[in-house]
Amino acid sequence: MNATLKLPVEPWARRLVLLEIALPVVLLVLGIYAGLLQVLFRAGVIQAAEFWGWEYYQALTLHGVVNAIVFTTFFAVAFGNALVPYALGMKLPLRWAWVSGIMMIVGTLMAAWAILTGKASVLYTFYPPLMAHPLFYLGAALLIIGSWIAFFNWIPLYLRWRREHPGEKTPLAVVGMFATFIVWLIATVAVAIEVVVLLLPWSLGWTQEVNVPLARMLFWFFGHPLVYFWLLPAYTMYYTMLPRLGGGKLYSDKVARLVFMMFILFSIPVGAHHQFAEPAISSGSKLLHSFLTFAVALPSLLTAFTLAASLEYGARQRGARGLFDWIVKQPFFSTDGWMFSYLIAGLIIFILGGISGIINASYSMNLLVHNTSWLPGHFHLTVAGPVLLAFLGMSLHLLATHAGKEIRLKRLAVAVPYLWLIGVFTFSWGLMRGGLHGEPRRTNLGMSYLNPDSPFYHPEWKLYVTVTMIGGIIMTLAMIAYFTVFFATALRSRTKEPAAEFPLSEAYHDEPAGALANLRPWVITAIVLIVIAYTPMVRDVLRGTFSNAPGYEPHNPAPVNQIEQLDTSP
Ligand code: HAS
Repeated sequence: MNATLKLPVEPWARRLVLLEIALPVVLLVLGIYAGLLQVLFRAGVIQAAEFWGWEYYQALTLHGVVNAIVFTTFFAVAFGNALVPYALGMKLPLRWAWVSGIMMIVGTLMAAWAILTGKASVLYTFYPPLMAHPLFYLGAALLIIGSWIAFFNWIPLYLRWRREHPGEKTPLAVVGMFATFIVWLIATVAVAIEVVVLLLPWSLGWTQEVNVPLARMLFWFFGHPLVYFWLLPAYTMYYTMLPRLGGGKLYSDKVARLVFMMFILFSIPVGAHHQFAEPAISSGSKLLHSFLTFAVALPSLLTAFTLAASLEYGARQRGARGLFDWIVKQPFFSTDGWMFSYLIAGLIIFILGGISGIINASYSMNLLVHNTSWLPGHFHLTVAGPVLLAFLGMSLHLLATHAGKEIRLKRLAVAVPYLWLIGVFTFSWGLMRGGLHGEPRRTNLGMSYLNPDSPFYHPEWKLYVTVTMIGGIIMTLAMIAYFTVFFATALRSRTKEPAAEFPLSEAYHDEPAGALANLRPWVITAIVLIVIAYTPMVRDVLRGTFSNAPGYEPHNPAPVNQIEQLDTSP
């Protein structure tokens, strides 16, 4: 395989990428610790008060915000700041890149202060009537606006490249990152309106109440495309790097471009599938969003087959015979192409993660699983599967290349994703089985389920929460191994010349892009679809006859003896 192209990176561009990778990894230590507390608490091993000063909802908010919002947003910006200039063979414009990074860091510190001081125990969905300190909302707004600036900073580079390369196909890595940020840009307009127009004035006391269904509709306008903002940087790695790491080439370049265009089309007009139980939204809107949700599953199904074909093709070039020999011949434990293990383990996890998403999308089946522990099972097989592992693998790669340091403990680095895979499958089995038996999600009642005197006594959940806890402990061990590799590499002295380098693959079928070359028609069609899918919903939530809500803050569970006094009579 020919050597990976190395390109020099200006010192201040390297420092920005390293800062945008290192800060979220440090915060991830907190986020993972908060996750361990969740499983120990729900299994009755610790009591809420033992959260070392953290209340249950405070720890859950920290876990969700750090892992699902901060780590992912910083990573997507850092990855784009490194990959887009590399793929275009240009230099990153530094001024606005640093303005973006500083805004994101300031916003993160504001939100972290509010959470750590117990003034924003509102979970990562910050659903009203839960109310947070104004700095939490302001911090979220800064993080998002900072990420917009990062994207806008790449556009002049791309336009100059187009002028200098007339008629050439846009590099696939740039298509992937631009699709990611186009979805993000459209989706975050809604959450910016929710935060700036509805929640911030309410939290500052300028308004006394908030239209809850409207706020939640705006959140889910953003909330589902948020998952593709997480997924598409991983898909960019799958399409542009995995085939080469697997010793082959991308089976079809055109299918990859079609997949990214389909995500631009269908990522956003699906938000009602998070609100099938929402009384304010009409069943007609829910049905339309359900159909469109099955549409947004299609690009992932195309991905499954294209990547499997790419990996099979590569293995057969290396002599694989028979029906399944190509699977066995994958470089699962190669320390040279060590990033392969992060990408393939994530894809294997995503097989079940995606199937559970399709179950969620079914209007009737959703009513069985909604708001049960099935849901965290689903999203630990998606965001904590392909997304987390791809982001961890690439973070390590960016650290090594941009700091000029060979990765230490490479065997341990390769073991991390497989240990995580075992943990997350165990963890999610417990949650999803418990969910099917009615175990709720996001409840701060701890193991009152096991207390015969408790009105929430459900001994049959003990097996499921115990298996979930075992899975969570294995996941924590995997992350301790990852942090060991990451910080041992970060703290070693330089071993090579820093440079940007990505194992970009060639394609077997490298057809002209045709109608996929121009983003504009796809973005316009997406906006038309969004207007069709959301106009009825906006009408629904604005004309609903429900009272607006005053603010509310969740706190620690009442001691068990007080729970018994809860009036649970029908
Ligand atoms: Fe989801 C709720 C439906 C994908 C994350 N989802 C959530 C929540 C999160 C989340 C965080 O319809 C909870 C939000 C909350 O807090 O309430 N989801 C879907 C559907 C998909 C989907 C249809 N979700 C994701 C992804 C996520 C994510 C991706 C994060 C990154 N989800 C829902 C619904 C709900 C929901 C409802 C609301 C439920 C409720 O009631 O609240 C689809 O995009 C899934 C398509 C994916 C596939 C899998 C393709 C398989 C691939 C791997 C192939 C393997 C290979 C390896 C090639 C069809 C690509 C081969 C192996 C070798 C060894 C060779």
